[in-house]
Amino acid sequence: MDALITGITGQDGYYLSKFLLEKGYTVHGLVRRSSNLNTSRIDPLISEYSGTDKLKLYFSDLIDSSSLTNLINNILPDEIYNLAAQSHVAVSFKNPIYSTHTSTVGTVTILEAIRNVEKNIKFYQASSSEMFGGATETILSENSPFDPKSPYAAAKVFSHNITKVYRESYGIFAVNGILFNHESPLRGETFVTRKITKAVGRIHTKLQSKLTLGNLEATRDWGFAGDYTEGMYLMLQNESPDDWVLATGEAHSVKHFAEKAFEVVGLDWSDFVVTSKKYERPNEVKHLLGDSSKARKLLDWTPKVSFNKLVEMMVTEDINNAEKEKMLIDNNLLKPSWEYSA
Ligand code: NDP
Ligand code: GDR
Repeated sequence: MDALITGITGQDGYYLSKFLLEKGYTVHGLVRRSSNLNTSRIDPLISEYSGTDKLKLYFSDLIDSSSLTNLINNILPDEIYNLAAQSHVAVSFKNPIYSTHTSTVGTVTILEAIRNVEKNIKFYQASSSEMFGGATETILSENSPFDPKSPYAAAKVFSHNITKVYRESYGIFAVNGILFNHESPLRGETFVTRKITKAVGRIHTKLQSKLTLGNLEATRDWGFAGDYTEGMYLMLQNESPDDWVLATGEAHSVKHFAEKAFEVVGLDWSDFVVTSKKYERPNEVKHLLGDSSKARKLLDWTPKVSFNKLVEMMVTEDINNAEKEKMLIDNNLLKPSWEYSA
């Protein structure tokens, strides 16, 4: 089996490619060009599979439709996982046009390419719980209405709908995975969970003295990324294409996440966390809590890593990272930076 993954260099790209490679897939990954190498997350896989032809990378970009189409025509994969996006909600308010382009044009391009080839290629679209808007504390399922609150979410709603349109119009095996927040030690450092665990590691190692956050009252349904990427694969193995929610069914506030993360190193979060309007959004998604009973029942999917385990896993990894950073600083190989802006 051949799978093409857009966004292979991101958090989910790592966990999904690792999972598919272990299943014996040949994984083809789309990498966008950047001035610095951006493959650090998948470097361990690149070295593990070097010389095997099982992991192949290609330069392309979701907004370069011709290159994307050529890639699909040449590879003719069995499955395509469309994970690439400018995935930061707050940044999408600052770069709305780029964020919208990336999350919309690429999806239609891929669906058009699939429609025009002879092979029946299965398609996974990375939809998001952000599409629900989270104005009330209700539990959200596949049948809940969308009410996007950011350019990011509005663009994701478009891709969600166009995926459904291609499924219903052309009989393409196209699915939407409506995933609630999922995190890991590989989470981007400007998302709130990783920003907190990185700060805990650095504060514990005396590289940082405080942590500045935005809205502490927002609640999210946080799970482990490795559990969710397995769910993506299961969606494409189901008998028929559909839309699926993946969530833990437990919501915690940002404040509670911080409390738990500082607790891992025996510190009180309130001694270190300060807030700033800088990290608040023009329109906030206040509450997100998901009902994944359909996926649990029909896909036999279940999240394995608990909230406490996830926090502990991320803090432990960030203590290791901080200790490595400290060693470089102590040896004059790196300049100290007391707090990073994210
Ligand atoms: P990341 O931000 O970690 O990864 C995004 C990936 O997209 C990176 O590989 C990035 O490349 C790539 N990318 C960005 N812009 C382009 C572009 N123009 N062309 C090609 N590639 C591009 O996201 P996650 O792994 O966390 O999420 C994966 C997908 O799932 C995203 O679409 C996200 O919106 C969605 N999602 C994520 C959830 C979560 O909680 N993690 C929940 C619900 C949905 P580079 O490495 O060079 O930046
Ligand atoms: P989110 O994730 O917007 O849910 O999108 P993020 O971690 O950025 O924010 C979660 C909540 O925390 C609040 N918050 C802060 N957020 C950030 N980034 N930095 C801060 O300092 C801070 N302080 C408080 C936010 O306001 C928000 O309420 C993620 C992304 O992965 C999307 O791509 C994905 O679709 C959704 O999850 C589901």
